Amino acid sequence: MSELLQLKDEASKELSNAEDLRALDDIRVKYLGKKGLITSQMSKIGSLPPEEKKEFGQLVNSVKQDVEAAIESKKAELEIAEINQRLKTETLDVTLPIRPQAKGSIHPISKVMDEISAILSGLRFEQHDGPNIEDDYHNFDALNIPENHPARQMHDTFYMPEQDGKKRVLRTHTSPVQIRAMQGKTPPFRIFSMGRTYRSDSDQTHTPMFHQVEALFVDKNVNFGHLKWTVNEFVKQFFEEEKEMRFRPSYFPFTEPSAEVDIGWKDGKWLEIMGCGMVNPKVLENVGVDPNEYSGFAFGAGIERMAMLKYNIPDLRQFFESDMRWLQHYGF
Ligand code: 2NM
Repeated sequence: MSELLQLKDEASKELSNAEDLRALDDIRVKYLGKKGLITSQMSKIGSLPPEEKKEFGQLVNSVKQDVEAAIESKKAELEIAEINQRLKTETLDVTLPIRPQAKGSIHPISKVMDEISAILSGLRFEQHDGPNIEDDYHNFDALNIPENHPARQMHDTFYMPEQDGKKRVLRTHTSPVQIRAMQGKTPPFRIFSMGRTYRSDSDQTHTPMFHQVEALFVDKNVNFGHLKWTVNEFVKQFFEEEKEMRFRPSYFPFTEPSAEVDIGWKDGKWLEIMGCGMVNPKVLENVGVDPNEYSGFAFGAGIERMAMLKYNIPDLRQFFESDMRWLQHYGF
């Protein structure tokens, strides 16, 4: 019994010396933990002779309750002391200016796509989208690029696993979107498609993923003059000034005749900026449009090239490296 009262005295002495919550918890474990000094006194009760059990039991329980209460009140005291200490030492000046934050910017590709959207929408073309993973038919066959046509090899296609017996590819151009937009519908069509395209090609002037925009107009009596006017208007609005233009005969399987468009640049030099042509009658037939009743024109350009020309970006390779310095410099 005197041993118990001694334990209580020692615990209370140690508690008054405890300087922080950690020291307090050490004391709790020492006296009240599983193998604590008071806990082991309690386990003695069972082995005592019956006449001593009651008195010892009552005392050990009251010692336990007293020590528990003393720990609780010390805990509250230490917690308040800790808060007061923090309030004294941790000052926060809410009048300080904010630290400079790295701000995000609009990527030049996004900027140019927004500009082109606005121009083509203004000319009453409607934007259409399609899947980036295309099937053989929409990416090639419907566009008059048959199996052994050299243009298929030209396109450096990324092939995907077949699905439902269908050959699938990452679209090599945005033209399959036009096919999907025309299938089963009746002209007039005045649409454009814009977005990511993919070719297995990577060097100074090619990235395996790049962006294209393409516009298509199909109606009765559409001729090459309509194409020239529209391309001229598009180029003028994009570069925000009238440009000299030159249509150079070329070849695409999906247009006939076809041409490359050059614009007058600096020092009397010409720069190629897009391809165009009158939609090949075979393409119209493939989507169920009668080429004797309807004709159309299409033109297409690379977004990266347009961005480089308009915003003086000398090198293609940094476009998709996510270098913060490049993004800060060329972003908007
Ligand atoms: C170009 C150049 C020339 C084109 C053709 C078609 C379609 F679907 F009507 F056949 N869409 N886009 C086309 C024509 C695209 O990009 C350089």
